[in-house]
Amino acid sequence: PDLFESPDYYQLDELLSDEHKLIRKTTREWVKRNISPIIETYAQKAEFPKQTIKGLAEIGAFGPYIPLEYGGAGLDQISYGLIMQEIERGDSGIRSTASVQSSLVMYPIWKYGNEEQRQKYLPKLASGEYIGCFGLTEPNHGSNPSEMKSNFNDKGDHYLLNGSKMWISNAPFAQVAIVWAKNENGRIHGLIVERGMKGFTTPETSNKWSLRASATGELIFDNVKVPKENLLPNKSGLGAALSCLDSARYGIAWGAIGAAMDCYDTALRYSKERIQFGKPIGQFQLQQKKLAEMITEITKAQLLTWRLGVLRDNDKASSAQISMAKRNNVNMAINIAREARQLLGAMGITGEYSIMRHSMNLESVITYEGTHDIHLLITGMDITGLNAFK
Ligand code: TGC
Ligand code: FAD
Repeated sequence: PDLFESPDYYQLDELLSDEHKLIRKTTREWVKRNISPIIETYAQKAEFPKQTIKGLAEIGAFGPYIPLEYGGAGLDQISYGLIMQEIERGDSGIRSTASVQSSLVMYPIWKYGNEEQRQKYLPKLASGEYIGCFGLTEPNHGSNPSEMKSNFNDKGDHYLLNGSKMWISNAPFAQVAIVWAKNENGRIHGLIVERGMKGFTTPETSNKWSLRASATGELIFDNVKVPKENLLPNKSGLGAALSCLDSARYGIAWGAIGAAMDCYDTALRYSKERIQFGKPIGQFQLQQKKLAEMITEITKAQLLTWRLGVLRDNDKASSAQISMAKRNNVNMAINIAREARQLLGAMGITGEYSIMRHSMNLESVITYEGTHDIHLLITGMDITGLNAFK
């Protein structure tokens, strides 16, 4: 099945510009040609398809909204969202690589770096010459990164970095890592750590059943000498790291729609082809209920993200609004994947179809960038004014 349909039940295309539609079409065609034919093999062998890096850069997936002067694509937030949607229609792991590169590596360098750092790193990240990763989570501090133990000390002409990070996307092959660590005063800062610095290693995490086509690893810092010019100077504190997450979470809210659409398309097509009891299974009310609920949820998610994109383009979106969209849309996608899998019967568990892979991938997506529970508590805090984390 190599066709992609784009369900547009509420004529939402009328809300998009011609440029948006062109960007979506270009990305969709690229995914169809370059991801769909290979992704099952790479997921099965648990390997990131590195040959896709150049193409991802060419379609503007690395830094869609980073200004052109730094090699980014200079696009708006809806375009960024549509690119993430189409990539995740292919695979959440490939979208992860694009999310990390754009929102967790290029964004902090652009926003919190100095001009020298921007010039040095952004064009290479935009072109895919460098791949980056983002180290916030530690073995003992996931949902609660403010308690992190990674630390650096001022040694006069350099900083000495110690500690470790875990579950880091792209870590095994990234050239640069944005690492969040505490200074002597316990203040969190972002540091640009480069592969090759003595004492810095990135062991790969194996045995994942989810996001298998994305490379995940640890970042280990054993007395790593980091040049002072590698500290991001323009913002510190946990808020600096969390604001990068806002941008990535927004992209994930769109991406999850892509995964859900692919599951829905596949299930809809199968429901018309598969005959049981002398009729297509799509003629049974139980299967229609599944399909009708899928398209309803996809449509609601599309409206949520479109509106959020408009708010972001006008600098009006709050972090809590982003949390709501990430939580709702990933949950929507994981439920659709599960229903679609059942609609395909036994065929649904095979790699002949993309559904089981999406389903397993989404188990990571619902956990990373703030778990389903954490985002609910962010909404809870926003509406009650009462903080469940303190
Ligand atoms: P709290 O005291 O609430 O906040 C500390 C400071 O940060 C500010 N802030 C934010 N700023 C920008 N954007 C946000 N979303 C922000 N949320 C909070 C806040 O205003 C405060 O500023 P200031 O100036 O007063 O200091 O922090 P807390 O320690 O109580 O934690 C709050 C909580 C639980 C919401 C936060 O820690 C959290 O979001 N935890 C989840 C951790 C998480 O999402 N980790 C993700 C790791 S990266 C990843 O998963 C990448 S996967 C990539 C891929 O493959 O796609
Ligand atoms: P925990 O924080 O230990 O949570 C365990 C459970 O407890 C969850 O269900 C959680 O919702 C619940 N819980 C925690 N606190 C509360 C509370 N206050 N109230 C109620 N329930 C609570 N991190 C990075 O920094 N960079 C990356 O590139 C990155 N990539 C990742 C890739 C993959 C494939 C995966 C799976 C994770 C990745 N992560 C990355 C880590 C991810 O962000 C964390 O896994 C996530 O933040 C949750 O942390 P944890 O796994 O330690 O779970």
